[in-house]
Amino acid sequence: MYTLYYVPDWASLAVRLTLEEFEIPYEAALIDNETNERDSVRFRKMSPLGLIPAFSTPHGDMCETTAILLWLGDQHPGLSPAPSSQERAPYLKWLLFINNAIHNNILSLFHPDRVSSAASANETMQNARAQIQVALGIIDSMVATDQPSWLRADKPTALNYYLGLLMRWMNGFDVSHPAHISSKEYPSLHSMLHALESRPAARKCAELEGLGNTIFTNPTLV
Ligand SMILES: N[C@@H](CCC(=O)N[C@@H](CS)C(=O)NCC(=O)O)C(=O)O
Repeated sequence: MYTLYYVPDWASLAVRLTLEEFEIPYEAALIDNETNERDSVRFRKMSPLGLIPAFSTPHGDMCETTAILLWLGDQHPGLSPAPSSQERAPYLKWLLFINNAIHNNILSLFHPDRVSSAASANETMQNARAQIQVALGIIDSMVATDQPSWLRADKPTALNYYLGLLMRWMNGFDVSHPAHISSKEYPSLHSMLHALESRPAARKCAELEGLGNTIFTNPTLV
């Protein structure tokens, strides 16, 4: 049995959505962010920087969302393109692209204080935002042109949910906030998210973590 260590609406949600989509049994362990639970020796052994998610498996403990999603794909055929399939190379390329060009920039967008002084925080956010917009535009065009089999809402992979969660967060900020990036600006991705949010896995996670009905396209952040 797996254990997913989570905080509602944090990066653990990408793993939870994937586990629910593929009906993989797991236990969910809520981490209390109000206490210093993420600083405990036990948690830091799983996730050295104290970041969510952490994930316990029979093969050992893991952290890093992308690593967990890739590992789950290797254990559970159908969750992502198999290593021998023709879709594997593009799947890996775009999964890592999303991690590097979107998720990592989101960290600067949401926490500019961690990578710059207070005086340059606004510039840091604007730069991160611009880089995310470029990356989203590239993915949107790729989806419109290639229609990849691994990013369809009617047959999702872990990648749909990872991208969906990242776009959820940015959709959820008020339009006046620099971290707001509307998915409507990316029509292929927006329609994928729109279809994705009515799937049973999305509905169930919405209920479990209190996320509302339109969890990707019109979210209320927790
Ligand atoms: N590179 C990590 C980033 C995970 C991450 O930043 N998680 C956030 C929640 S969404 C976190 O734990 N933040 C707490 C903190 O930064 O102290 C991954 O992909 O899993």
